Order: sequence, then structure tokens, then C-alpha cells
Amino acid sequence: MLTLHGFPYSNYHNIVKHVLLQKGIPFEEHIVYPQTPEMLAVNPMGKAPSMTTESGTHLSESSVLVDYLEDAYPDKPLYPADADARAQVRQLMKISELYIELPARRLLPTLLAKVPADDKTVSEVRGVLTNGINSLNALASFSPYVLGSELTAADIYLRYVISVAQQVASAILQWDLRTEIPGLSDWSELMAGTDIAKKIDADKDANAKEFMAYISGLKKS
Ligand SMILES: N[C@@H](CCC(=O)N[C@@H](CS)C(=O)NCC(=O)O)C(=O)O
Repeated sequence: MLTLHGFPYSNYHNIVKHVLLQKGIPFEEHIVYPQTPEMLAVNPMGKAPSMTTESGTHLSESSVLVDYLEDAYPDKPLYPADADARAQVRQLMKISELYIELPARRLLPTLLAKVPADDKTVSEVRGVLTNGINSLNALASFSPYVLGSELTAADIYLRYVISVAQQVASAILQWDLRTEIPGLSDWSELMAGTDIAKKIDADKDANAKEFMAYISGLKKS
């Protein structure tokens, strides 16, 4: 059986978990934290998530895992058949990772561990995030899914990458992304209302205490 390595508080872990559940692929969830010997054994970057396929191959990088699952388990497709439309799904995933999640992630230590943020970092994050939001607004239709009438991998990817950006933006940048991104509010509700999303969110909440203990262990070491 497939094994997903990581932890339920991780947004990147939850992208892959959501895809596995959406496609109905049986898997085992192996709870393991970043940069531990166990995680480094399955992902050379030591980051969550990683996945061990049914043939025993270890793979990492959430977008690679999503692509792998689509290739290896083509039932219940999460990408359109048309090559251009498939590339548009990947484009939205890439833009939301590079220009929305990653800049916001730079301020996660401030959000989670109260590490003070310097003005230069805050200004750089705001600048990249502005470009990311403008690009998302140019590409997304939210009608009702991010790229049209069908749920795609882009919806699942965006749900978890935007969550970090929303938390960082509202807590540190005094910025409400729901007002910056027309359609985001209704789409977020639609995405949150499924049984799969509810399970993932409940698992995340249940993991919060253990994850915070892991974070405070890092601060001490
Ligand atoms: N590009 C990676 C990012 C994964 C990532 O940053 N995971 C976080 C958890 S949400 C992590 O492991 N952080 C700890 C670290 O970077 O050492 C992916 O798409 O899987």
C-alpha cells in the first residue's frame, strides 16, 4: 500500500492527502516530522510530505506527488484531458506555490513562534504576494471552481497553499485576502464543505498540540 509520510498540521502534506482521498486511493499515513532521521530516509530535503509508492519508490515535492498520483491512478481524474487545460492547472498550482505560499512562509516563524519580523522581509513578502495575488486574479474564474466548472488539482492545491498566506496576511500584514481576491470567500466555503476537507481539517486540529510541541523542541535545541 502507498504510504504518505508527514504530519496533518502541514499544508503541503494535506494537499497530497486530499488528492489520495479524492481519488479513493488506499494509503497509510505515517506521522513523521521534518528533518528527523525517519523523514530524511524518505526525502533528501527532510521536508513533509514524502510518499512511498506501492513499488517502494520514495518521492517528494507535493506537486510531483499530485502528478504521480494522476499518472499512476488515472481513475477519477483531477486534470483535464486537453493539454492546454492541463497546463493551466499546473500553471495555477505553480504560481500559487511560488508567489503566494512561499513568500508568506517566510513569515511563518513570526506567526508560529513569535520570532520578530524585520521591515525588509515584511516589505519583500508584501511585494511578491501582491504579484501572486494579481496573477491569481488574472487566472482564476471561481465558477464555481478555480478554473471553471470542474474540480481539479488546482483547487486542492490552492486550498492548502492559500491557507498559510491568509493567516500570515491577516496576522502580520493586516491584509484580508478575501477582499483582495474576488470569489475566494465563496470558493473557500465550497471547498471546506466536503467530507474530505472536514476530515483533513479535523485531523489538522487534532495534530496541533503535538506539532506545537515539535516546534518548541526546535526552539530549545
Ligand atoms: N516544496 C515542498 C515544500 C514542503 C514544505 O515546506 N513542508 C514543510 C511542512 S508544511 C516542512 O517540511 N518544513 C520544514 C523544513 O523545511 O525543514 C513541497 O511542495 O512538498
